[in-house]
Amino acid sequence: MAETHLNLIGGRWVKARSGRTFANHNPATGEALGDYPASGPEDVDAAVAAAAKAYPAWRLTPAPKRAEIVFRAGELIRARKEDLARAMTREMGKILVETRGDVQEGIDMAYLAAGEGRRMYGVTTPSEMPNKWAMSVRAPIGVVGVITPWNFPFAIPSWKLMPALVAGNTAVFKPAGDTPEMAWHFAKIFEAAGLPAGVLNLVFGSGAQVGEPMVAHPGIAVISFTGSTDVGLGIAGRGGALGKRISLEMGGKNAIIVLEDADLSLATDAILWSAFGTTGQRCTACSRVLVHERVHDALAQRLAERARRLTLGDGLDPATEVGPLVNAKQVETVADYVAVGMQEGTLAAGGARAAEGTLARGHFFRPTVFTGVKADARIAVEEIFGPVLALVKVTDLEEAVAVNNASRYGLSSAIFTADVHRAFAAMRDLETGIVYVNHGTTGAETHLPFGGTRGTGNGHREAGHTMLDPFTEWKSIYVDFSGRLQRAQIDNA
Ligand code: UN1
Repeated sequence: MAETHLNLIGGRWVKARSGRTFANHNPATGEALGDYPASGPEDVDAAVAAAAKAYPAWRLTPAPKRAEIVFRAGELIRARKEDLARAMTREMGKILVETRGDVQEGIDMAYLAAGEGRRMYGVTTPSEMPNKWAMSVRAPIGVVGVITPWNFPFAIPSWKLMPALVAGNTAVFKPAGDTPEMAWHFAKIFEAAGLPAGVLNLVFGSGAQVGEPMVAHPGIAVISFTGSTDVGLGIAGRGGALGKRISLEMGGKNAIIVLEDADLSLATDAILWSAFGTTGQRCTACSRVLVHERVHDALAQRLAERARRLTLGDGLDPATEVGPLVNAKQVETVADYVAVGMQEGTLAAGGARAAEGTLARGHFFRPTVFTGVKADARIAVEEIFGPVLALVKVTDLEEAVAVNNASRYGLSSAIFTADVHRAFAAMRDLETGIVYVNHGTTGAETHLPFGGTRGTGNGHREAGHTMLDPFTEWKSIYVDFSGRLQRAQIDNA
């Protein structure tokens, strides 16, 4: 029988106050994976109260000690990497090599964030006055709210919660409804690593019943959200009006530029991996190729042939190259966009659901390639979040950069070329938070800032040397040891 899981509030595993639950399913097989609390605003209240109660002691725990707990969590994740990867494949469908990567990103982030516990550098600087000391230090903010998606159910909570905790905040964590199990493992691991009660509180449930009450809650000072642009902008509006800090990671429409001198074989490998890895369900997925007109047909042919040969199936099967979409609704969305694409380009591969044999039990869609698509076509402009790739012809680098930069989104971009001059021009001119040269659009490493421009974000970056920024306030401190009144800007002018 499927297990019933609980929320974690103030160190206790508890039901939703309403007693209601929701079911979790394997998107490849339909198998039931357990029930989780369908929480509501009253559970959010309890979680915020628990986080607020834990905050004073956690804030005063030395940062290196806070970080040691995060490091221990990293060790526990490492020891359980394979189990966690298998659980993730069962829960959200992506293939095992990718779920191992997702868990590894959590391990990398734990070690990186733990190191910050012994740095957390501030700045000392001279005062303009004699016998006066000046410095600025990072201070925690209080209770942070973390709302995460299902596509990277271990890595993304790690980017957010690990730095937030090392910095001395306490947290309320609401994971996506499609991936509650990974969040449950995450919280269990931190409990086993010795995190004090109330420092991390886990509340399962929907955006409307849990996410919105978090955004509206006066006890939560920061919301860190990853998800769709429309939801994120709504959170920014409502949370921003309450004076909260809102850190957003949202949609993408990531382009790979292929110039006429590119290594087409390498570009083909990279495009396939970026477009169809994670079944296209990455914020960083490549969904448009801006290809020089001279190599459009050759590249299209290679991509279509290879896309047709990709093996679909349960991600636990080592032969599978592309897993299912996360749920039935996502299949509908992809099918709707493919219908639009039929009017906007030439179908070169895929274009339909896959339901033969055991695939009928899951949410499968064939890797799809459209060629000859116009730069402003809907499938070349809107985020699809599925295995659909549009090839758009361009005449030179300048046009490719202009098309890339006209997007509503700005997460990642890539260029394939052998010309160092054009590579550097692209690095300078592509207006995305991440730029790759001779590499696809996915595969960011945790020790570099992650995030995007325009509709992808609102100026924040996660992980990297910027990891503490969303979760700390700068405090400037002046110590006057002159023993007399010294007026800045006046007595020294
Ligand atoms: C996401 O899709 O939200 O760069 C995160 C990448 C991964 C992270 C993706 N390291 O594709």
